[in-house]
Amino acid sequence: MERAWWKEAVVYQIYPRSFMDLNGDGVGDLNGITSRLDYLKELGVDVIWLSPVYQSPNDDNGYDISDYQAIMKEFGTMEDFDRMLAGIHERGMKLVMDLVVNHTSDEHRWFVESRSAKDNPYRDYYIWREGKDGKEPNNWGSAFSGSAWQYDDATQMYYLHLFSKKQPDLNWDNPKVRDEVFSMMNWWCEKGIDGFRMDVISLISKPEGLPDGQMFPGMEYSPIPCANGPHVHEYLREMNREVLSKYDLITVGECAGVTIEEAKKYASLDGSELNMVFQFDHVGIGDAEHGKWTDRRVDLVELKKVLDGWQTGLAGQAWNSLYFSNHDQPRSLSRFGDDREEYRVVSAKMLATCLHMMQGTPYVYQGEELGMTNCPFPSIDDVRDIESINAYKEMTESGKITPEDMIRYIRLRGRDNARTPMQWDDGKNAGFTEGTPWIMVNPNYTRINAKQQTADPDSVFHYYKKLIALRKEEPVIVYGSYEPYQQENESLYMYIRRLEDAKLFVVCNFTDQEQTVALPEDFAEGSVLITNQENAGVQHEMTIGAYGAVVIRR
Ligand code: TEU
Ligand code: CA
Repeated sequence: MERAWWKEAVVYQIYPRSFMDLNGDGVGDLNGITSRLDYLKELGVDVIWLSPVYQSPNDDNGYDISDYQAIMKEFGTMEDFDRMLAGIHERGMKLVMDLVVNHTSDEHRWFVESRSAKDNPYRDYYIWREGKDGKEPNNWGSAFSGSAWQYDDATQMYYLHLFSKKQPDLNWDNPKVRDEVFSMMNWWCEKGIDGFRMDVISLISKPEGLPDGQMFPGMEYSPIPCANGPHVHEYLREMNREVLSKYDLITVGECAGVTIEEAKKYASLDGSELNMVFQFDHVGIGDAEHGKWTDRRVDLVELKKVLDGWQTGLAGQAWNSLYFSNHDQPRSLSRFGDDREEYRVVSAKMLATCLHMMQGTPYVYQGEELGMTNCPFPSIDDVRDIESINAYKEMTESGKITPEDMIRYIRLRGRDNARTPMQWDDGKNAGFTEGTPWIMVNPNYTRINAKQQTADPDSVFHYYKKLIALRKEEPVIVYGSYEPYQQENESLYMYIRRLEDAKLFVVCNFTDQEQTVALPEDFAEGSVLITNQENAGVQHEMTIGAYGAVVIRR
């Protein structure tokens, strides 16, 4: 397989609002990030993916952009940005920006113009439709509750917003929109950034005629039927020609609704579109009639079928991203592992082993390397995320879910679990801010923080550091084939990697009970490459302790 730096890289995602606040206003900022770059260098990551830092009214914490070429005032200035970028490059790391171009903020000048008059030159930068029989133009629902259409008095028409009312969708069928986006992207590339993470890029091409979507029992609106639309690959190939192919970038498309077949186009190894995609099949396991608002746990066999499917499905044709965590997901340790204190460290290391030994580019979300956990939000008043706040209102007012159950589901699956302040030390506000944090600090910061873990060689932090270093030392981890092993085993996640004469056997125990497994015969002479177990040896009959992980190299 052709080698490439972005296949060998490990990416670290920063959610700037919650990473480090240097000016004491309780909100993270760019100078705060710059002050913590040595920590990231020590961890050994190669690329930093920065969630949006552009000018925004923060209806969706920066995913509603009002000026793509200005820095959000709360985060600092363009000079602060340039200083941070220089600091990243000086340390041999790269910067990926978050490209949010399925929609803008309703405060973007394009939308202010577009909504002002039907004949405004910017009118067709967005998607306007007449109502139908006094109602919205179709039955599409917003991802943030309610209709995906907002009636606008100024011109007595509706505009489309797949997300919040303050996030009107851009009309990608308009070549002027595509040209505006591509010139903005080139502007950032000329500043020296090294790639893009593309927000909901699978949704940019809407189905012809905007037909009604499929309805489901108990739902007032149809789930968004825009994934993998008619022109999405045409537009991405155009983006590749106009921007991406001119620079040495890493690109990842966030592709809600993507299938393995579609991913072979988005992430084709022929370089015609993007390097890789974020798929959602594994993080959606257990979703029920009200989507993610459920307390269902993840079934291991189902998880294996999903991830093994992506590993074998893309092999040799497209490249995988590898993630369990990000700013939209609950903490992976709580979701896929076991955050009870007696198992927290061992299970965090096990999850990391399971993910980082696969084929693809791994993404570490801020705090994941510390084994940070979900947060026990006392009430809905402590929740900040528009998705959770709108869902709480919708579900409790309709009687679909009781307030008690809804706050329990938010504690399990809400996005704010990943957005509580990064836990730097056991001092005031976990060392995140001298001010009042915009969102509560997880009370367990006194036990779980970077200061304590960078000093402890047996910490989750140092385990991630070892995994990241191994990816540089062992080509089989990056370029080896992937072979599921005993997929029906309900307790152990096992797989085999092979590259020329090197091979790995990976076994991860997803339970709090000791398990045994017979070692595949051609590993009997192997040695332990990495493990979270005390004195794990190589025996024909392997005993794996609670949440144990062992990687045998041959
Ligand atoms: O997320 C898109 C997306 O699919 C989210 O709706 C996510 O899957 C869901 O919230 C999980 O419950 C992107 C950004 O990552 C997210 O932060 C933004 O809110 C959203 O797009 C709109 O920009
Ligand atoms: Ca600040």
